[in-house]
Amino acid sequence: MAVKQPAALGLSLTCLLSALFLQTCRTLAGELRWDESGYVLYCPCMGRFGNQADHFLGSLAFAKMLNRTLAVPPWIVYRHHTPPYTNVHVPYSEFFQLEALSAYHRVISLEDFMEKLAPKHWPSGQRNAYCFETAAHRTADKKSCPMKDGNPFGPFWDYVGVEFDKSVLFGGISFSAYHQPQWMKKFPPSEHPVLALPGAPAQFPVVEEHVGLQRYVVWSEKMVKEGEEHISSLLTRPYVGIHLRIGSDWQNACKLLKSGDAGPHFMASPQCVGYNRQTALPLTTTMCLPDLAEIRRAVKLWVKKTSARSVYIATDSNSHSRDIEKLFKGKVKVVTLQPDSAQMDLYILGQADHFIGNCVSSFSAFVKRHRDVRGLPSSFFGMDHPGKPNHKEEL
Ligand SMILES: Nc1nc2c(ncn2[C@@H]2O[C@H](COP(=O)(O)OP(=O)(O)O)[C@@H](O)[C@H]2O)c(=O)[nH]1
Ligand SMILES: *[C@@H]1O[C@H](CO)[C@@H](O)[C@H](O)[C@H]1NC(C)=O
Ligand SMILES: [Mg+2]
Repeated sequence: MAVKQPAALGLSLTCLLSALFLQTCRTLAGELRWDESGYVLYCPCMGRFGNQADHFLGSLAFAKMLNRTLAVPPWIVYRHHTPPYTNVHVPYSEFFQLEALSAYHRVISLEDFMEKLAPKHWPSGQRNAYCFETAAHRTADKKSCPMKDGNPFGPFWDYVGVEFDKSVLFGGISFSAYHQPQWMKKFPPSEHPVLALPGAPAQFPVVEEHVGLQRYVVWSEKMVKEGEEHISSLLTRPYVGIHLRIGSDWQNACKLLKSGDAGPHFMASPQCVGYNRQTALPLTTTMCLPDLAEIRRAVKLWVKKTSARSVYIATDSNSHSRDIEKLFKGKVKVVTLQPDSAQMDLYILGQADHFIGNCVSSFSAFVKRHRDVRGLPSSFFGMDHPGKPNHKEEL
């Protein structure tokens, strides 16, 4: 049963028990032990899901580097155009298995940390905020961390139920491995048990050495069940999954490329042009914003190469499903779900027999990493073989 699942491989005894005796383990979890090595808390306050996921991988690595337990934050979902017209905080485990992360490092959900550990070990009155001096200089008194200033910062810590009592500033230090000794020396867990940060202790996009941590990000059973139901009812394998990131915000972002204001490294693009700035391949406008001609070309190519019987379109805008259908004269089923939750699109793209993503998008990057760690093939619009430029004859 539970033990047979790959995700269970790295589970600690407690988690294994909790998988087997859910009820008992709720009580066990009620007596969670405090980690003397300390905790890292942060707000995933930059960007939407793709950005938050990149930041999550780096933060996980940072917590491990400092040997502190990571308090895994909820995802911030921006619901400004549909009810409830505000930010929704979705616990990590709604989408992914928290236990699967323990194969890499010690974690607790931020919600459990607050409910079960904070009242005793991190009580009100002792809640320090930690931030760069430069961040504090932007605040009214120039010495407080801007933990709750504006959206999404305020609503996030309100959701968590935290007011900060004091600020601890730092400078001349980064989140990279190079500064590990300085972090340990500056903030020993005995004096600084909880490092609560206004943003992720990580870079965007995720650095190359942390890309593989994606393997510990495993879909929750609920997502797998719903996702597989959609796949079996809507699609026929083999299917090609495509991500059309073409909405108006993206059109504006890609204009920066045209005007030459961005080099090959632009948002998530290292995933296809390469992480090394010296050797990075050129980033073309088509790779950022594929036009209909490129969408048609790439879909046709991969449908043919994989003998696909259906195409799944995920998009932030127009699905172009009619145009894509016409390419195959009714022989290939073209499906777009436009699901309420973006994660369902990510799931279905992740399971495709081939995936065509957008090189610059971190939403696509999530799918690409998920597939890479499982050995599934992917390409990008404007780049059929990641890491190699497209040649004319393939057009
Ligand atoms: N459902 C769905 N939402 C999308 C799609 N593409 C973009 N979005 C939405 O737009 C957001 C884009 O922000 P982000 O995830 O940071 O990715 P990036 O901006 O492309 O790097 C996503 O989080 C989704 O909310 C898509 O194909 N399907
Ligand atoms: C890391 O933290 C764990 C849990 O607190 C502790 O048992 C272990 O000794 C720590 N390792 C090091 C090298 O400090
Ligand atoms: Mg974004």
